[in-house]
Amino acid sequence: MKLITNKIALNGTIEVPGDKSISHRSIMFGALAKGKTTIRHFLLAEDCLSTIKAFRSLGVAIEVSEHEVTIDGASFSHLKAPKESLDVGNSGTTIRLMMGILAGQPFKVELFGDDSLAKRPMNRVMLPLRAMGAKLDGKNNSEFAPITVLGTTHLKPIEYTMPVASAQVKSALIFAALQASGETVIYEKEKTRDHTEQMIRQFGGKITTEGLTIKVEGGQTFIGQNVTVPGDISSAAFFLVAASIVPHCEIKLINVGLNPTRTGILDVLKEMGGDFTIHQGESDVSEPVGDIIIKTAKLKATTISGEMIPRLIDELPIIALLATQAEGTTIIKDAAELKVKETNRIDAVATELTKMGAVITPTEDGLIIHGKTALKAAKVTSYGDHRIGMMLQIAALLVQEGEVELEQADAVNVSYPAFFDDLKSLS
Ligand code: SPQ
Repeated sequence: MKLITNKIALNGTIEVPGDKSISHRSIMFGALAKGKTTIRHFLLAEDCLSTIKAFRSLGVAIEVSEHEVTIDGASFSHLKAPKESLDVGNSGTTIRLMMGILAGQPFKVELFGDDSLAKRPMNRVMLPLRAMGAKLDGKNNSEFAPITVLGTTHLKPIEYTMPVASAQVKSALIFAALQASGETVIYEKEKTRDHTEQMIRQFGGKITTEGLTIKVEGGQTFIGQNVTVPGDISSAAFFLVAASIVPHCEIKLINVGLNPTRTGILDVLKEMGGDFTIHQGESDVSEPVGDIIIKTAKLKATTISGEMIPRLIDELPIIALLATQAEGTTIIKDAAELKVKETNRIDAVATELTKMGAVITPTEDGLIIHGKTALKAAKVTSYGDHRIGMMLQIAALLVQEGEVELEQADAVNVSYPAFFDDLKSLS
């Protein structure tokens, strides 16, 4: 696909699609809660549709219309054995959280996905689940999908210190803990997105968090809710960066989720000299939202590391592009997790942006980026990774001569099917 190039300004308003992480969880809690759940501003993209498909196969009635998703939920004990293996496509969130949900069910299920998902580590979820008494297996020493969950109704609570900072591992353990007899205690390595914890409370359940310690009791009952999903800050990130680096821009992003476990990109933008204001709004998802107005700015380099990383892990590809337009050397470290996403995002960012003229060195756990550099036309690929594809389109806006061709552009459908249309809507 030929990308949009040579932009001299972007102006207008965008309502970014619903948050992907919250959309997945709203289906899960809706299915596990008694009564009706309605979800507005749900993300109708491939990953979240995989979660809907999986729950329908488990016997949950879910209706999808353009404006609303409705779920007729019951409880953990009402899920039914699926007739076929569950295909979760490209979605790491679906497969890992489903492992926690299915671990406590009295039937066997096989979970599989696409080639990218088959390369992502699953042991991080399986090992603690096994310690709870769950029976799961995977390919190649249990490391990879397809995963078989044999199921048991006798999960026991554990005390677990997480070796990686991962909201998916944490959430899978919480879902298993909700089916165990007694209290499970989880110690996080670093604070990760807390949408699962927020949603337990929203659906009438109880979970306590104190610093990095999480405590959750098994055997809780949830009640169906009306959920409005905030706009996804990870999708907004592409426009935050576009507005900052393309000359003469002013973009308003409305209803963006501002949960502090996700707003690392705003802290980094501020540190780098970004020019934006936030108007805080209200939401009924126990998740803060607001409008962000952002303009072109003169940027300077920064260092991004440590506990900041989980707060912006999915934004690092687009932040790397931002850094190519900042004066000085930006260092991203402590981000080895990037290697086990939809593709190896350290290598993908370095390889593709280098083709376009950026000066980037990949490291074991991050990237070193020298700015400011002009970007030039090239033939690039998304490697089938939505975030790499969207980052390359934003990079292409700066190319003044020639064409930028993107291979596997349809990867954007995983999280933001209207991405190219929304970009075109900015005059
Ligand atoms: O769902 P998936 O494929 O893992 O999606 C990604 C993404 O870029 O959209 C990661 F590739 O987001 C993850 C995120 O990186 C979504 C997520 C969640 O909803 O809990 C948590 C993060 O992953 P992890 O491994 O750090 O827990």
